Amino acid sequence: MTLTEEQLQMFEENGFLLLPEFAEHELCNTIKDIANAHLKHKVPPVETETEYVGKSKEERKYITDGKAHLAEGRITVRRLRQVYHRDIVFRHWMENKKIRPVLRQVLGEAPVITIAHHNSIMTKMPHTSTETRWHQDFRYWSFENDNLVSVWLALDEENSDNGVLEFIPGSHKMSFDLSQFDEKEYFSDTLPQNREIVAKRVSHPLRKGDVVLFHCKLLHRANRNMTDAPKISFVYTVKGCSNKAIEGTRSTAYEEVPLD
Ligand SMILES: O=C(O)CCC(=O)C(=O)O
Repeated sequence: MTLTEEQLQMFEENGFLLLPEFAEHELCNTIKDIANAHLKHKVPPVETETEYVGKSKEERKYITDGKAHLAEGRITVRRLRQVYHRDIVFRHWMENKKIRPVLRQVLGEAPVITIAHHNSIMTKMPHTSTETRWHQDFRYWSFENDNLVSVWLALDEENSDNGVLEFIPGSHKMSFDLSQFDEKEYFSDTLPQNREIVAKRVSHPLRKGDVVLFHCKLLHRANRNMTDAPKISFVYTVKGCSNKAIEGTRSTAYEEVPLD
């Protein structure tokens, strides 16, 4: 599959692109079944709801594995981490051949999976999950440049009730001042100078099998899950092959997988 000129232009202008009905429902169901088994048994490495929300800027940027495995009692898993190594089904999805030409187009060069970052099953559990505030993923990563794109797969319906992603189109190309972010590097939606930017937010309900590509500097957020069913999604990140992770940082902590 390849993108049309118009789709590529939309990605470049908006910083995200929806690829409807990209993955087979059967594959989504299989991924979800395996994910549910790992979630049920809290198979490490996981990130808990508390860790996800409470992390400081330094922890997000520098700490590779959380301490969830040490937690006693009940924890709410927010993210199953390192899914590439968990199951061949997950690995096959991340290495699928259909998306490679698309990733090459949006990156402008051969794609490489970065195992160190988004390589996760993301959950939004009912009742216990929290809102995800406006942020850019790039701020927590350490690469020479910002040529990184995340691939989000909806394994079921995602909408504003259960916490579908919202984006600010074009924000990946905007320059911001540090003062527009709070101490945890969330883009503050109460500051007067940010309000106009946040007002441009858009979201598109997703169906099972839909994929959304989004640029690592795109501002995005999501509601908490206000329904009674968990929302489970798959996300991984690719970078352009010439974009190197900075030595000695968390971004070099795991191997990379070239997709040429
Ligand atoms: O699932 C969510 O609430 C948002 C996830 C997200 O923003 C991220 O993983 O970068």
